[in-house]
Amino acid sequence: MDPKVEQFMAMIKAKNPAQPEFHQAVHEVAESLIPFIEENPKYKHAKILERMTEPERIIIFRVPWINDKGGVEINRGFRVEMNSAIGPYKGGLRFHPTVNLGILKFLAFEQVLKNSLTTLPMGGGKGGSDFDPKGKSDNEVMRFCQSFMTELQRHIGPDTDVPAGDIGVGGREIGYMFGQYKRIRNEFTGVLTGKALEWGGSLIRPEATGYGAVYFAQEMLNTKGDSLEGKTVAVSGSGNVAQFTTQKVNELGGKVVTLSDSGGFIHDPNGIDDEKLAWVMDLKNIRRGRISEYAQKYSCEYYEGKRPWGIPCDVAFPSATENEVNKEDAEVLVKNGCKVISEGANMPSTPDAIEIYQNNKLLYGPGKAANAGGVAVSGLEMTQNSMRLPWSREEVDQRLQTIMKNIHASCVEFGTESGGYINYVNGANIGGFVKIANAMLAQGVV
Ligand code: NDP
Ligand code: 2IT
Repeated sequence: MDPKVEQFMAMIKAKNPAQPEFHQAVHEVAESLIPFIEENPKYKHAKILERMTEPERIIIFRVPWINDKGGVEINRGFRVEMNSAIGPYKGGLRFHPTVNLGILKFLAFEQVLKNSLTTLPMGGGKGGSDFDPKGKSDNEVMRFCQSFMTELQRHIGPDTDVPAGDIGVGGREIGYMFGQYKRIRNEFTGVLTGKALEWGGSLIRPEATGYGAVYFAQEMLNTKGDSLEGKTVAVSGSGNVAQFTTQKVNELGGKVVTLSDSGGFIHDPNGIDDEKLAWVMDLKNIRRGRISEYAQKYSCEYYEGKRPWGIPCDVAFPSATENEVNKEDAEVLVKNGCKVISEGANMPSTPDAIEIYQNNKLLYGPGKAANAGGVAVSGLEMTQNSMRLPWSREEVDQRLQTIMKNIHASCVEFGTESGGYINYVNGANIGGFVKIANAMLAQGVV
């Protein structure tokens, strides 16, 4: 390891004990940025990277609520306000039992660079709770969301901090939280994104992360004169990102053969076509069932407790959660001929999996570039809220495509190696960093 990176990481680990995901995210970025900062000493003297890894503010709070049996439940709520150099804090809320401060700091740190890459004026943040929505009634979810927002509302606002969805937070939860914010503050504003169309949402926001990850894969394939047409595709997850990734792959002539959830994965060699996808959307978004039911309905294999990476594919879209592709998975993907990885999820690949992709010269789009379409359309939702005018589907989709193309171009600009290989990790890290670093220099030591 570069001794400067090692020294920096020793400081990060000492200051942030027991936060392995945060260390992992910072380490990946430090490996790209420290050599770049050495060549650009103005960033070094102003300690930009040291400041960027220290959140501007963290809010941690109690979230008490009453379950359907009348019992009192207590969860922990968080908001990590990481960086506001280029705009209000912006980033999702995650409701999942694994949520803790280290996970949210990793997500907030990634978000800062991701949001910068979109070219829109958004700083970075992330929040959530260890609340588990699984098995809860609609009323329980509503009471939880109301209690969560009762505290969070005093810390956020349309020009301060604008949360959105992530794992376990979709349209239903955004609705309950928006209702409570409006009631307490007596303001109808664009304080959350991912709202429904009737009350300030944007067309294409639900689709945006998945669509964007597919547009990014198309851009990467384009550099080789190739496309998604006729490609066999493995997708993990079966939530928001996985669903709309599948929809766009189908539209572009690829064939998605896997989906998963925390129970296991299904393999449908005939492809998950639009009709089957509509059934999955009903299963996951309305009936809130398990992906194993797909195997019964469409008579295909279900692999309990397994991840889909052993199924031969040309293109993989990890779209469930962090560290879901490890070294062994990456080796199997490469052995089976996979050529493209476009990350819908945040940090789904472990560092040694990334090493395998890069040693084998795969087209590898890291999450902060490939999944930036979601927050990009959140940014467009904020624009429409400010204008008090909605844009058409075509207008938003066109802007999303342009943004994903520009992110790709930025990765090419900052990540192309002397042999011609595009190192999208370096490209995204440096491309995202420069704008924030220059803003921080201009704004002084704050
Ligand atoms: P959803 O809650 O809609 O879906 C999450 C999916 O991933 C579910 O299928 C879930 O299975 C599975 N999953 C979650 N945690 C685990 C786990 N620990 N192990 C195995 N499977 C798991 O979330 P999204 O689709 O919104 O988010 C998916 C990923 O995309 C996350 O990494 C998120 O941070 C990232 N992302 C999301 C964006 C958005 O706009 N929503 C934007 C950019 C990135 P189960 O139902 O069994 O829990
Ligand atoms: O990880 C992400 O980029 C998101 N969950 C979306 C954030 C947003 O503000 O739309």
